[in-house]
Formats: sequence, C-alpha cells, structure tokens
Amino acid sequence: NNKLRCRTVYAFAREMYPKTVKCDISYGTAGFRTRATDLEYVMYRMGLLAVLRARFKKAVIGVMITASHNPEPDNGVKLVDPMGEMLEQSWEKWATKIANVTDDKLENVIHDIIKECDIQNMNDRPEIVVGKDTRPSSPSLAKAVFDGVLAMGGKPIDYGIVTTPQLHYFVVCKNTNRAYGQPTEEGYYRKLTNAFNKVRGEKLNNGNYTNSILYDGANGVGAKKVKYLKEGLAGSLLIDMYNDEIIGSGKLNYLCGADFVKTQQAFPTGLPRTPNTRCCSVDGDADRLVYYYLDESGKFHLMDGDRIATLIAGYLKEILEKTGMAQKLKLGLVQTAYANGASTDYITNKLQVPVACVPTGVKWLHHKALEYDIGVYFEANGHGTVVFNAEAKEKLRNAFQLNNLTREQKDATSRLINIIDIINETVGDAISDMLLVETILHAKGWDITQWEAAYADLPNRLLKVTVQDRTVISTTDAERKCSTPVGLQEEIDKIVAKYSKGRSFVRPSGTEDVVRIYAEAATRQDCDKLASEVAKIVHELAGGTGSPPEI
Ligand code: G16
Repeated sequence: NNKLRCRTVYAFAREMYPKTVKCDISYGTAGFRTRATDLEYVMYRMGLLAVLRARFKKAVIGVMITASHNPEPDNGVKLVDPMGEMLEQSWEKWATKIANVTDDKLENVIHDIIKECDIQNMNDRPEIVVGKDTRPSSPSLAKAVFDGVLAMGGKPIDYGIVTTPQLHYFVVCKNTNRAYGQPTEEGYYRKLTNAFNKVRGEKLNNGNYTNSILYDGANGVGAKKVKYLKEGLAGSLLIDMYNDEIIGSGKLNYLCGADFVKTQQAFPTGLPRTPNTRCCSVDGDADRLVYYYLDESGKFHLMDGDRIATLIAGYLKEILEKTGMAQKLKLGLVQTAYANGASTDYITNKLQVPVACVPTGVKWLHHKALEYDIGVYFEANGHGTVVFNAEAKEKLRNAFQLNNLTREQKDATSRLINIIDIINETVGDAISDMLLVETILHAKGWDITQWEAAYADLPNRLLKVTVQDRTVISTTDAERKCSTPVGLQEEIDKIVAKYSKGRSFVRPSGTEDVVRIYAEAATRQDCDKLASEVAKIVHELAGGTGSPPEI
C-alpha cells in the first residue's frame, strides 16, 4: 500500500506538478505568498504536508488558499492547526523544506518528516478541510492541493469559497466534535447572529447609536459572505454593502479594503461620502477589519485595530467588573510594534489593562493572548480577536448557575457568556469583530465620534522600501530594533532622537517582497519627515532598488 502510494505521490509531483521555480520561498507571516503562477507545485506539496500533519496530530487540518490583502495576481496558502492556530512553528521548517526541494528529492524529505516526527499511522485517512478566496487562480490551485491530499491518502473536504476565519472555525468545530459549533457555513452564521441578536435585544438603536453601517467588501469573499450574514441578522443590523465586483474583475483590494484604508489612511473608492457615517472595510479574505468616517469638512478619521482593541478591552473590563469576577479572571491585551503609542498609553494608564508586545503575525499574538484568562489581541491593521480560556468560560457558566448573584451581576454574566459566542475565537475574523464592535457601541449608546474621543492617535505613517534581498534585515525585541545590516539601527536611533514623541522601526514583510517602515511622531509633519528619513537610510544601507518612497 505504502509503496503504491509513494509511487503516486512522486509520479504526480513529476508529471503534473513539477517544480518550475528555481528560487526558494519560505513559509512566512501567513504561509506561502507569491505570484499565483509560481504556486501550483507548492500547493500540491502543501496537500501532502497537510496529510502528514493530520496523521501526526491525529486531527483534522485546514488548508486555506488566499493571498488576503495582496493584489489579485498573487495567491498563497497557509495550514491551519487543529485548534485553529497557525501551523506550529517547528513545522514551518518542514513546509519550507518540502516546498523548495527538487522533484527528485521530494521522496527523501517526506521520509525525513515521517521518520523525525515518528508518524506511524500512515494508513489513516485524515480529513483535510480546504477553503479558498475569490481569486481567479484559486480553483486550479485548490485542485493541486486536493491532488496532494489524495496522493498522500488523505480525504479532502472542499468548503469552496469561504473566508479565512470561516475555515479556521470549521477546523475547530470538527476537532471539538462540534462542541465549538456546526462545521458548516450555516452553522457559522447561526452561531454568530443568534448570539448577536440575543445580546442586542429588542432595542435596535440606543442613545447616539444607530443600527446601520456602510460596509466595504474589498471586492472579495467578505462581500459575498456578508449577504448570508444579513439574512441571519434579520434587520437587527442594517449593513449597506459596497465593493462587491464579480470574481476576476481585477478589483480585489484595489483602492478599497482594510489594507488600503489603513496603509493609505484614506477613504476607499465605491462608498458614498456621507459625513459622520460609520463605515467599515474588510480585507481580501475577511480576517481584518477597520472602521472610519468622514467629518463635515470631508476629513478622514480612522478607527484601526488599536481602536478596536481598546474598545473591546475597555468594555470587557467594565462588564467583568459588573459580574463581580474581575479579581478572578485575568484580562490582558496583546499588540505589536505597529500599535500607536497613544493606544498603548491609554490601555496601560487609563484602562489599566496589562499589555504585551509581540512580533507581527497572528501566531505570536494568539499564543501570547492564551496566557491570560481573557486575552484580547489585535494588530493595528485590524487583525485580531479575543480568546477565553476553558477555565474562564467554566467560571462564568458556573457563576451564572448559582443563586447568589445580584441582578446586575447576573445580567452582566449572562451578557458576557453570550458575547463569547459572537466572537470567533479561532482567529481574527472581520465579520465577527464587526458584530462585536457593533454590540459594544450599541451597549454604550455611542456614535463613531464618541468612540474616537477616547484618545488621540499620534500621527503615523507606513512606507514600503524595495530592496534586492529583504532578508538582509533581521530584527529583535519584538521587531522594535533591527540587528542587521550592522549600523542601521544606530542610524535610525539618531534620526528618531530629533523628533518629539518619535518612534520608528523597520522589518522585512512576510507577505510581500518589501521592507516595511513604521514611524510616528507628535505632529503630522514630523511624522512624515521621520518616515522619509528612515526610508532613505534603509534604502541606502539595505540595498534599496529604484528610488526611496516619496510621501
Ligand atoms: C498577514 C498576517 C498578519 C500580518 C500581515 C502583514 O495578514 O496574517 O498577521 O500583519 O499579513 O504581514 P507582513 O507585514 O509580514 O507582510 P493578511 O491579512 O494579509 O493575511
């Protein structure tokens, strides 16, 4: 059996999915991501790896085909571990190895994995749950994944076009024997909308809060899926949807979507420019969310991942206090170096919630958040969620059963228990996060300007520099300092020292072939000067190509 399987695996590899690209790729921040035309053999091999991983973990594994915020011609793939986490780091090296090995060495690498990981159950037929975004290249790449899964003897389960967080949700539902929910799209919408409608109650508007929102679907899967969500909401939230072009229009993420809005700090195309109206954007696979509005003078105001995080952490703190369990349940927030300094000050000093800083990438944030009973994590780009550990859930449920709670404590406990079901704990989820933000704004009776009033962001700027080889930049201290090229950090320090409240760091992107620059300072002018100077020095010392970016 094994021999036959091996023959199929390698024959397929050589004949249908030969390795066509010479240069290596590595499993980065969000798996493999590059031009779709270079990915067929990688997809096939990820199908093989997913089955090995599933046998090793004795669990269902997910494969998501997406390049999320990247332009439409790119694509990518990431593996989802049994409890919805990103692929465990020790296996990233296998992913990179299996993707880069020549066709004639593929067999050796597979044997190495089986041997080193001591995978015994090679005859098992584990389920591999596969999803894809709306990119035109996704169907043929999905076919390559299925062939890999089948060749290795696994059972591919095709979920078709879904959001990345939906795929994570399905994996967790399957691995918890449906305790987390039904592993179907319908089950997903039902879980979220039932909980949302329950928490919201009869009163649809409250104080300055009105229950309608303008929604930018980035011309991607987030647009397709929100239509089903709307049915489940049954009018409790009125979502006015924009940017839902047909598949293959080339407009995915183009001048719209969460990444565009956040990086350009600009209003997306396609939405009506109605002043003081609450708007939100998701990205190409609907795992990021940002809010924003235009004021009467047409000025753009952004509520990014930091704002969402502070809103959620502040509200959870408030409600926890009302349950009477604030002392028993440790609440914490996880950010990355991209978090605006003003948000970190606000969380630490005003909200008094402990904050941790980790490198970019959901895997780092998610793991750190699990150290708290209730861990809120968000990247400034709008990628995040809340995780409740099993003990916290049990404590809340037990407390609710007891008869010794005051009315206020009981109401708050029941509310918090329902809120847990609005949240997709398996990974950051734009749709679920939107329902959570709406729940909180409704509870507070706030319009978007009241939300914004909590603190004032320091002006900030994101730039990209293209270099010959982005791996020449390596970082330390949760990416806040760079260790190579030698001398670069000293130069950045000198530049930063010139600006009041200045802060800047550089890091190689894990999803695009660029180096990213972040800068913030007390004024917009200083911030832009700081960003330009740092971009220039990176260009000079790290082998920049073309000319440094202009602001
Ligand atoms: C992915 C990751 C995020 C990360 C983003 C940008 O997001 O999941 O954690 O912040 O890429 O990463 P980098 O700066 O390394 O390119 P997405 O939404 O594109 O999957």
